[in-house]
Amino acid sequence: MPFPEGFLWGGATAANQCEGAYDEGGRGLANVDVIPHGSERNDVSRGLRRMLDFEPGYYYPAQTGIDFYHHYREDIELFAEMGFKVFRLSIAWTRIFPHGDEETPNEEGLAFYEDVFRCCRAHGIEPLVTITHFDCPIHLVKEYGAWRNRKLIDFYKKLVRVLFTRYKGLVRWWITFNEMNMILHRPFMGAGIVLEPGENPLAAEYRAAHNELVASAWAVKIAHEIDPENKVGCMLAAGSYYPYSCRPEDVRAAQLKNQENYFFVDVQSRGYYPGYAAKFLEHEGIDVGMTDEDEKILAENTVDFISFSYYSSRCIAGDPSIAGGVAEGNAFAGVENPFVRTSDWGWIIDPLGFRITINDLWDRYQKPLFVVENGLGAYDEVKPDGSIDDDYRIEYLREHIEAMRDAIEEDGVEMLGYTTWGPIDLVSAGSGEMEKRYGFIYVDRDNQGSGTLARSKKKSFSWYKQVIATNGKDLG
Ligand code: P53
Repeated sequence: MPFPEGFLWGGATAANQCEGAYDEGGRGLANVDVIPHGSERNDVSRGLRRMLDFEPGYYYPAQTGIDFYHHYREDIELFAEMGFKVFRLSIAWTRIFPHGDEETPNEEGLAFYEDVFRCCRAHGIEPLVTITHFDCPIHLVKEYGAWRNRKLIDFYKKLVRVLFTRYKGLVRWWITFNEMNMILHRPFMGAGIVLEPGENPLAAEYRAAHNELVASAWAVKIAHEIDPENKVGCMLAAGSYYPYSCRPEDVRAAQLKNQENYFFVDVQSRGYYPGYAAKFLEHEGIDVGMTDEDEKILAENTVDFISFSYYSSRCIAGDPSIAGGVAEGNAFAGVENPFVRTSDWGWIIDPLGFRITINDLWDRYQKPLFVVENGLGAYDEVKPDGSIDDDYRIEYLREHIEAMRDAIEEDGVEMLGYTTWGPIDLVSAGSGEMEKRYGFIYVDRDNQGSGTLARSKKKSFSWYKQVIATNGKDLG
């Protein structure tokens, strides 16, 4: 048996990419709601300041998502039909605290997630809850400067105390922040950071990172105090950097880029700033505002497990001009790797890189790993009879599951579970498109927000069902 008994197979989503109903149930606005779609999504020249409110007449995909808010029973039932053991979803902070700094939480928001978790449990599905998946209440962005302000630590502590108390016994698996390292690549989407004119971006980003790291450690502490059964993890946008060649300059460049990512997990898993990070910040003249109490909280409250997303490996050169070209595929731009293929969106496809990344994380931390995102964003074609033959998706997932199996079986890595990204089609975080589809379940909705929202099964639906039913033995 390559996969351990009780291995948690399932799928992963995020509130702002699927719930919709942005103004229902007393919900407040968040940074993730006001990010445009398509090519404008990450267009800084458009002026991030203009993203602090909805522009009249403009379509924002997060307003409606796939309307999971009203479809969750039907969707969870489909997940159960595939045999899901776990469903990863996130809480929209603004459903619980619409502004982020209220004294008391919004009961309607709390009741909504309680219903969702109960629905999961009724189907024998364990919820895995991301407390913040990129979202930050817009009020906290405007009035406090988002995560660069230490006050956010207190607001977050209040949020998690409410969640751990209310959902005690219903939820055992928690992730404090999704892909904290995204702060360095998408500071507005990742942490609500709107750069001030003349502000040093790195200083704002590392300050925000420090405050999130401290908030995360507090969450570990509070979770364990409220229920010792709680398991709390960190989450990394993983994918090891390869050196472009064996030139020492390339190897060194890859080492530095890997450290840039490991920094977050190093702090969350080991409990202190690693030497390379302390020296880097000192060299850059950045003071993250570490207090004695922060140091203590970080040291005493390390994570129980390490979760991560893996879509692709990355490649980097000491001198990028020697390489073939820039790999623009995702937020983690590097140089082109001539030895791998790419997806419709230019993302590197590298299943062996998955095994390498898993081993890199295991070697470094020796804590149980949880793959909480992996998948292929692709265009799907609906045939006249309504069927969708997504063999490319099956192939991608099969190869990655094989790589994970090898890491467990041959490399001896301890692995808790595997959730594919977007088991049901949802809005892309990177581009805001609906047409970048990851699902086993198709959703009739296009990039402009038109469509019936009807759900239908793709070919991969029954394939994944079989994978789970055989605990990863039958990969088709
Ligand atoms: P999409 C890149 C860009 C944005 C978010 O990405 C990303 C990444 C990949 O590391 O991270 C995760 O939707 C994220 C999800 C997201 C998923 O990757 O751009 O946690 O929210 O949807 C896939 O194709």
